[in-house]
Amino acid sequence: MIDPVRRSLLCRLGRSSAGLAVAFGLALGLVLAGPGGAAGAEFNAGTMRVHTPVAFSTPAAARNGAAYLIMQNRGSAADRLMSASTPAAARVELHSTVTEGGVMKMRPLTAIDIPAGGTVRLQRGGQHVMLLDLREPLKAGASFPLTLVFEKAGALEVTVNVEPVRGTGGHHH
Ligand SMILES: [Cu+2]
Repeated sequence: MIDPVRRSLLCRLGRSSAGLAVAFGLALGLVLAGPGGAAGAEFNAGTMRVHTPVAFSTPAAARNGAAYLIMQNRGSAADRLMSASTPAAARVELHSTVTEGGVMKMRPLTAIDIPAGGTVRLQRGGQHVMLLDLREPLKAGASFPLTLVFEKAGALEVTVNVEPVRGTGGHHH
């Protein structure tokens, strides 16, 4: 039941129709956050609320990036994030991060469960929305639309704000 939806979203994005994605968001009655509207941004689809979607800037040579957000299920039934898509990347996957033999690896997930009344936080070093084959590097201060597809709450377009990379451990020079 979900597969045809997912496929059609991917096909549309394959033709890089940012306009369609925006029209889709407007059709759902969503208001896109303007520039600088980052703080406290939240987006709702039914009883699902998504807070503060964010990505970090990527170096010029980087092909991939990641997006992070908080999903709050205010309903009385469990829901699942099934897929996501964006005009900013050719493909989007849901990933978890696991450590095997001291090495951090990313694993594709078929879905991310959000329990009834529960909150799931996608964050660096954990579950994330993986952006594969970026159309262009993510620049701090920019933003892009990301459509999340939930099993029950349906499609929800959110605006992801790009923040400068901050050193969090080993990668800072
Ligand atoms: Cu990943």
